[in-house]
Amino acid sequence: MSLMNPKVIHEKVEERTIDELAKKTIEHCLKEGIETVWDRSEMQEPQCKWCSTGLSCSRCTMGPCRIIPERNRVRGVCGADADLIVARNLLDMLTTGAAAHSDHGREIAETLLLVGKGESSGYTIKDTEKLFAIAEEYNIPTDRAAIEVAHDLALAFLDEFGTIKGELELCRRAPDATYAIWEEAGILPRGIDREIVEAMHRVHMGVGAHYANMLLHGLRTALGDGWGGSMIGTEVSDILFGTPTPVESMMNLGVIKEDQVNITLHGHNPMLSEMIVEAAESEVMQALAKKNGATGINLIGLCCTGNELLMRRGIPMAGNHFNQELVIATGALDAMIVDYQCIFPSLPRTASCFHTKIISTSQKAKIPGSYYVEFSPENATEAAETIVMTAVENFKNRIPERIFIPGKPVAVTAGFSVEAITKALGGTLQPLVDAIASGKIRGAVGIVGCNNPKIKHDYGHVTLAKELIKHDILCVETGCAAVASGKAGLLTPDACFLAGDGLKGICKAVGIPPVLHMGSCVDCSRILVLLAALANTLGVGIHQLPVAGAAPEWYSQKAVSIGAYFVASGVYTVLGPMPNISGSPAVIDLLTNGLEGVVNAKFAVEPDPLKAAELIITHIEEKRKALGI
Ligand code: BF8
Repeated sequence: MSLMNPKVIHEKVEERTIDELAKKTIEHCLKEGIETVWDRSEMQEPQCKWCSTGLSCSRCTMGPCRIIPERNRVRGVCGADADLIVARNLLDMLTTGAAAHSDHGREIAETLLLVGKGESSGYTIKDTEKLFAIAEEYNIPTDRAAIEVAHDLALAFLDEFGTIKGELELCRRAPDATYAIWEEAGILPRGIDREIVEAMHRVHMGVGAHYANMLLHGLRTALGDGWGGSMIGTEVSDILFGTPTPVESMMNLGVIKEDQVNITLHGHNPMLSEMIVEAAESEVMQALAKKNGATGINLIGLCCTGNELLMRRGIPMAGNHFNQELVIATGALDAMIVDYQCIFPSLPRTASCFHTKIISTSQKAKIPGSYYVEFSPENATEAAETIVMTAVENFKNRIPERIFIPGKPVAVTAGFSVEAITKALGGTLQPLVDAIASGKIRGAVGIVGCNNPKIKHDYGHVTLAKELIKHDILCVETGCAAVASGKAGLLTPDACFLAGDGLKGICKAVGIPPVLHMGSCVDCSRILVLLAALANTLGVGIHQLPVAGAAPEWYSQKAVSIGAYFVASGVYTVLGPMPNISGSPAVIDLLTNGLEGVVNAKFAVEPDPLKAAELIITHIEEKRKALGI
């Protein structure tokens, strides 16, 4: 129990989040002395100024080094100057993100291969139409059984990781003008893994020595993620688990049910979570839940796994990145099942305050203090049953007086794949293009990314989205940005009353929300496909479209890769938190000016979402003018 002054608690709550149920739960945590991400962030203050400006390097044992000009330390021991150290750190960060997305994509493609070989446990092909359509893109014969096509398509996808053809097949999806820009700039990815490996090579001491040369390779690595690893992750997930269509569900911490076994699915790869759903829905598990005193099993999504399940199954979500500890603090969570990425390593510590079991499942991401059930496509059904059973049997260990469910959930509509958007528009994107051309919709913005204690939780996402739709700009969202909008009530057709008259009219006519949930972070590749389709309909490059990207609360390496492939694809992108690059004016200038001359797009940094909206609106109007619309 905390002795913190109630006034201090109130101030902390108000400065930490705009999510109303999170506020109540943070207050509960502060009173109970349950540590959260915000507490740890405060404990880290003041953060190292060399690290936060990118001016420290600890890559080799001649160092660590810091650049401190006032003490005449202008180069590291190896001779690297501030520009190189900053660029090396940034390339490392971006490459980590590209690797994370792409490794996820590879695992899904390997699962498709097992399905093609008839060796997987419980997986099938749910979207044969998509399987055949993509197979045709790869010139794979489709006049045979789906399973045979799946086998060959899986091999073609896996080939993209280490191809020796010199280019990725999926990059051909880009408009000709965009593809030509990549060729001209020398940033066409030659293979997903190849660019990641080369980036790490360039980061080694004595290889990359020119900051701009290093960072241009970063764009190539990121393109291999967006148009490669992530796109494969999305496409194969659709083939195996179904292409999302609009679906209604609920969101926020209020989705927890007191009388049911609550199981949260947290992480990223739908391979695991889809099998958990199958297991939880089985009669055996439902009966076991009842035998243990529950009325049923309540599956709840978090972060990108949550987005995947919401999009395809309508499973409710407890929230985004910064809701992961709070959902444990409800005291009613019987198990949290995790795979990888964005999972706080301290979760077992949080769970130790309650009866909650954290169950890790990936040999890549074992977590001290968690239970471990190894999960693979070969043992999927069996592992999923073991996990669900563990959760169900934990129900009886709850401490009723510690249960704290902070309120009721809000309604959301999700599931806007490109296919679903096209269908909603009557089978073609032409009505959207016409609405943009007529000015009813001024443009579109992809709002993506995370939560970060440097920005009030959800404030950046929600404020930006509200401001943009007010100015008749359609928002398409993924990841934790989409979840922030969901909790704030923006993901329902009713939210169109917040939009300007033009966007409101279109949304009402089509029956869609003004903010479209397009999925998880790998599903930023859906945004690329949408942009390519819009640009092809207009006969222009992506860089000519009245569109922009934004990551108002980003924190992760994956978000750096996403931002970089947006910009490399021609999309002006505004970041909320400043990357750790302010120690190099040359790197800042390259990213916020110089790239315009290379890929016709650039970054901006603006933590204030209202000012970010101004930047984006100005950019969109300039693009409209250039197109003559
Ligand atoms: O991949 S938006 S906090 S959960 S990194 Fe992570 Fe960021 Fe959320 Fe999904 Ni994406």
